[in-house]
Amino acid sequence: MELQFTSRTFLAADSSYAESLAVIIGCPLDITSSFRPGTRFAPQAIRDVSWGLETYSPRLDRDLEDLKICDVGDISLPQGDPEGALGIIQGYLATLMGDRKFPILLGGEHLISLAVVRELARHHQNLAVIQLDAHADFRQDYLGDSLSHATVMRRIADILGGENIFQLGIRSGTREEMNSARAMGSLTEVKETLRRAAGRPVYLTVDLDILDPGVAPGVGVPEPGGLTFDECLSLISELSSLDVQGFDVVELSPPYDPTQQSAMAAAKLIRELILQFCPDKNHP
Ligand SMILES: [Mn+2]
Repeated sequence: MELQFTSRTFLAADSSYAESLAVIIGCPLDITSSFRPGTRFAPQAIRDVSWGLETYSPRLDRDLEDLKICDVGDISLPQGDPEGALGIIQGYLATLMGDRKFPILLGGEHLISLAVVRELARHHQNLAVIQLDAHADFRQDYLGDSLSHATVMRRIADILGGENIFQLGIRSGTREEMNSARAMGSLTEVKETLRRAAGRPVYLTVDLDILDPGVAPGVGVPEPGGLTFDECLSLISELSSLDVQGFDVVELSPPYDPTQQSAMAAAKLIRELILQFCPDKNHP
């Protein structure tokens, strides 16, 4: 008989690195959580439940089986050294960019996006970053830390300028954060995003807490009043004309997700994002 084994990769992401156009990489960073830690367990939790999904998306009429995707596993990160961990993540990104791969990052806490943007900004002039999130993450510092899940978009603004960041779905922030984000032009709407990001290389960062806690309760900081799953997919559909060059999905906290529904929501979002944005040799 043919021996078959269950896979520990993301759904259908079982191609070799060399032949893949897209690469999934787990970044289990879990250092600065202020409320509910556990994001270090998220990449594998997402992989485990992803096999409960179909590879085919009726919404997009595309199938993961038609793509070449490699899931390389999780990076080993020093928990306790944010700058060191960011440097390691950036090093991996540099390799992926050198090999012309489409990066897909499984968080980990939201701070990982800073490492990605640091590297992508070296490769792409005119980079735009779109953030789907409940929280602005726009603090100058948080509890004395300049590197935090609560400051990540402010640090990205330091690199790119606030006018090159597009924050969508934000429903929580301090007055200072919201005023700063408004003043810098990052707090915006879909229409404006499509107008200003058109034709530019885009990095998309998705904080799972953009979803309503009824849909995805297992996140670091659940914020009441979020999107339904279908509303989130509609929002992502509206971005389909943009030149997305990579994305992350962050902030799942499996210890607060005993039913696995949040991990499942993350996995399905990732499937849809892959099928919407990843390059395909057959459909350039
Ligand atoms: Mn966030």
